[in-house]
Amino acid sequence: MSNFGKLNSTIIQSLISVTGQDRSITEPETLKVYGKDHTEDFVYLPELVLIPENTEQVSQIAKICFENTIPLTSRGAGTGLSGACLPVHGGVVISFEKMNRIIQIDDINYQAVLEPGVINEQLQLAVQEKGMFYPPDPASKGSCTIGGNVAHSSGGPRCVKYGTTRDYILNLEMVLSDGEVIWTGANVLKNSTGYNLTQLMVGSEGTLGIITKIVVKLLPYPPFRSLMLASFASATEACACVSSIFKAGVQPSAIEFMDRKGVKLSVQHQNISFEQKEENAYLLIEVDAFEETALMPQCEVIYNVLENHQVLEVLMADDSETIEKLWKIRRSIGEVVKRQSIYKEEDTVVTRGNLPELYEYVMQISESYGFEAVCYGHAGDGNLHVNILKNDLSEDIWQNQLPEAITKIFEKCKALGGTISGEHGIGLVQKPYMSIVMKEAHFNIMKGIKQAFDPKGILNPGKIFNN
Ligand code: 2HG
Ligand code: ZN
Repeated sequence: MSNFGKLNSTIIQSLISVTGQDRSITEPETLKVYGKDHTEDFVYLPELVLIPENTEQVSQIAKICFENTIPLTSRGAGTGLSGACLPVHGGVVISFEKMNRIIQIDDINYQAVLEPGVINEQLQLAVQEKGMFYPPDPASKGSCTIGGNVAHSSGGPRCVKYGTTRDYILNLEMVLSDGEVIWTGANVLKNSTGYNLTQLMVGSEGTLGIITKIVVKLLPYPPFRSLMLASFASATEACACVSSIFKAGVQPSAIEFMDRKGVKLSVQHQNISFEQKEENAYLLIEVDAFEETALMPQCEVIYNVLENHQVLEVLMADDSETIEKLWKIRRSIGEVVKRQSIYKEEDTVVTRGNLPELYEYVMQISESYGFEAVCYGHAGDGNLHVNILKNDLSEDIWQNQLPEAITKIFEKCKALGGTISGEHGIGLVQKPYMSIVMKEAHFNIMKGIKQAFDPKGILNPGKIFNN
């Protein structure tokens, strides 16, 4: 039984008066858009969507929701994969689609100040023009927002060398559940001043506060890069090759695993010309450098390692068209699998050296439970995306037997030194599996933190754990 207040017409009118009629949505068909994200086929209708244009408006909205105990869920672009922005208790959704300004790019301190609705790729291109680099590059970089990236500490291919979103967040302006506005830290590279509230907010999926400004750290942009595609008869061998490459002393800027099925679906659904022969898996490997001469030595070391792992063929992508095509194949796998069938997305992560054993185990589970799995992901991080396709599985198997299979896969991740999400977060869908990697003491601590930040439990209720 929820102890939330009723969003009656009086409260709705006071909320709409904050943003104005043209920045509020009550029409059912449009509300539906804000009740979905990229997670399976879930829909949870919000009762009201508000599109604020500044922090003050967000603060006023929070104050009204706090006073009336109305659920309040933040939303970026809705590209999430764990249901984290779905308003499962109805109430109000705050969409940051109009708070999307790059406020400042500071090329003295290598920082940028952003509103949460800035699109990831928009930031990357804006800073690249000034010779700077914002590395975190989720597959959805063309549509996902930096605010959503912070909510999940999103990753992407280049994180293997440069780190995830978490490593680039210096300071956050946030609205607390009662409408109070604070900055969590300071715009400095080093900060040891009390608990790190900035890092606590990163990955908290909108359950602790509402982010209204983000200060990110930037790096110098490495202008030169080479890309190679290695094909393998054995997917397990491809996985085993990953840690050998690092052991050989090379630090790729990306090293992505793709299985045969994932590539086949991607090229088919996008009409990309790409011939598949007898290979069963691929590694897409990128190296980058500040001098062009530094590329080939890295590629030569990698090539030798590939040869020791029975590679079938190595394609050096030296023209922009091929480079673009190969990344398009990789970056679209998740999206094309969704077109093929409803799927459950498991964002498994283990230590890099355990990737072969994890992959083998997923294949065994897929075999014994009779489901089709497409596997791909950030091999260098030990982060394997396992997309389990519903296809024509019965509802009973899909709803009842599959959780058992997923539990086994996550238990294996834990046994291999890993956990149940590398980058997509827990949100709604992974909540049931949290007890595989967390015990009572963990939940009690997290509930205490939630209570301190959100005493009425109105911020994105029903996510990560049951409070
Ligand atoms: C990727 O690495 C994304 O491609 C997953 O993190 C995308 O499963 C998806 O939809
Ligand atoms: Zn990913």
